[in-house]
Amino acid sequence: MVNFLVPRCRKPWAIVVCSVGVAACNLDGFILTEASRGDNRQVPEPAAQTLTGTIAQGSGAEVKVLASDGSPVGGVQAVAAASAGFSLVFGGETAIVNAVFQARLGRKHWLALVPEMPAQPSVLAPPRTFALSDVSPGALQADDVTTAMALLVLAKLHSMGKTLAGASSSGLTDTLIDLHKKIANGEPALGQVVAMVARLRSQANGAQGSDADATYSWTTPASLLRPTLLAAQAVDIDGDGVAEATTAKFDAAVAAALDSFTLKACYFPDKIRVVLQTKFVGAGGKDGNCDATFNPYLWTDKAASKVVFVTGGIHKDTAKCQTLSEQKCLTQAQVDQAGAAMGGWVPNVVRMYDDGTHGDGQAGDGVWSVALELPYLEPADGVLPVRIAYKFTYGQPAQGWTNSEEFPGNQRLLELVDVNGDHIVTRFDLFADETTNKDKKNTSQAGCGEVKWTSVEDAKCGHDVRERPVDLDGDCVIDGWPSPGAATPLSIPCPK
Ligand SMILES: [Ca+2]
Ligand SMILES: [Ca+2]
Ligand SMILES: [Ca+2]
Ligand SMILES: [Ca+2]
Repeated sequence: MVNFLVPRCRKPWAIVVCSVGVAACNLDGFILTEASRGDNRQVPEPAAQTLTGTIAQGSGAEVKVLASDGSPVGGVQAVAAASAGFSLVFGGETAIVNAVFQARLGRKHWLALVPEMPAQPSVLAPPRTFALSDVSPGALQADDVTTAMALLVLAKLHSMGKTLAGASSSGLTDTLIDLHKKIANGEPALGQVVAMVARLRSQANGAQGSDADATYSWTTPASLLRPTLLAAQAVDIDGDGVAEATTAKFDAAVAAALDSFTLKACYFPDKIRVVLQTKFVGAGGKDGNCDATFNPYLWTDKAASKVVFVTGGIHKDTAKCQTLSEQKCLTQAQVDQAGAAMGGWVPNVVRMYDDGTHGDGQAGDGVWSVALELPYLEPADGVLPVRIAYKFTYGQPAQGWTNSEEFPGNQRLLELVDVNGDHIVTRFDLFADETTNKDKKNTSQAGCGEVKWTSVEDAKCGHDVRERPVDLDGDCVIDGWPSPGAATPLSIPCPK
């Protein structure tokens, strides 16, 4: 009976006595190779990482980190202790970018922007802990100042037609450092917003469960306050002794403070984020000529097991450097790296995604996306942009061209120029549409059968070779710029 208490491998006849916890403790086969010797071990998960901190007067507050789309990162949340301290435990693989730390107690809110909290560098790295101040500049604790800073940065982004999703995370870090300094130095317009945030927080009903959901709405609302909640509970926002039931005074104070700071962001001079997107339109869909007989499946059969890929490389019309000291051109190494990133004209290798990641705006909408890092030549006199050529395929992984390419022979052209100023080049095209940026045998009614680079003067022929607003909903009317989803610009810390 005693045998039941002995670890399974510690058999009386075994020569080697295993200690509990040694992986080789199970009985192994006779053959030992580098491939088979680890076969009874699990690949370890990276160790957890914990975010800790304190919320000023926030004991009992519900705490989480919200991603740029408003969803709680890792589904993780916690409740601040009686001391107002909190700790959020994330999986080691979790990387946080452009997020908002949020604590809420009834209608009371505390925010702090988190530009970046990196994932564990390896599965072997030990568990680690970040203080809120490590990942959110100026946030020794989450308080009215960090809340005001988060709101001011969001308002600034909104005023520029941007959201957190497309912001440069190193730029956000630099902006928060600068903003914190200005608030500490007593900049009046900024101090006004901090004081209003403090009045809102101190007067707000802090009863748990007073509202089902008081999270920020994450679109670009007219006000950063919820008008319905203010209507339900008036707060003396400006401190004149009279309670306000509308957001007007707060909105005006935020607007007045926006000129007191700038959104800092610095970008790589020699590379840029490029998001390529292609949409499948089904039966009855229309191409760029608004032609309803358009058939995207001319060269590839539809099959449930197929996915979308892209392949291509730097176009030969891009200036290549002949010597190391040359500017306005790409080195051979840059050309090779770009080719590797784009698949180098091998079909069905670099896959695209319709799951809301990799620069995909929306999961499951039939628009497939891939986010790439490609070389960039900054616009200047006498500098021609980097030019790429590419094509989409729809096939099985590693399949050849046959029964997968959108059209044979020709290729799509794109100049890497950021036309709308978001520091991302986003090009959206319909799969197999021959009316847009296809180089030869282009069937666009607006063109001349051939697409030319913008530097080629030809009044008759179109220049559809840059990012541009497109028809997003298939009604032949241009709606706007395609969304690069949560893809971020490639940014670097600004020089001090
Ligand atoms: Ca008032
Ligand atoms: Ca999509
Ligand atoms: Ca752009
Ligand atoms: Ca439309």
